[in-house]
Amino acid sequence: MTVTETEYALKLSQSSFTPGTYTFVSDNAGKLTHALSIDGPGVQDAKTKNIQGGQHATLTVTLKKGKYDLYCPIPGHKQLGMNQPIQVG
Ligand SMILES: [Cu+2]
Repeated sequence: MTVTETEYALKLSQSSFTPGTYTFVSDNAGKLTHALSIDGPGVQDAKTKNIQGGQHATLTVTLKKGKYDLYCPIPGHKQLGMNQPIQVG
């Protein structure tokens, strides 16, 4: 499961999810520093370290049925479009 990050968007390698444990590989294909944060049922403020342009980081979370929000936690980036809700189950 890959999340490609650029200024200012997130692109997911898959769009449908069933409950289970996932490792998100957050690939910063942009020039600025980004990170990946996930919030939803049973997952609060899970996030990667800050990722420099051209680098990647991983984040392993267990997703239950419900709605989760994937976003970049760098101030202002979520509002600029680095935000992608997903539905699990
Ligand atoms: Cu960002």
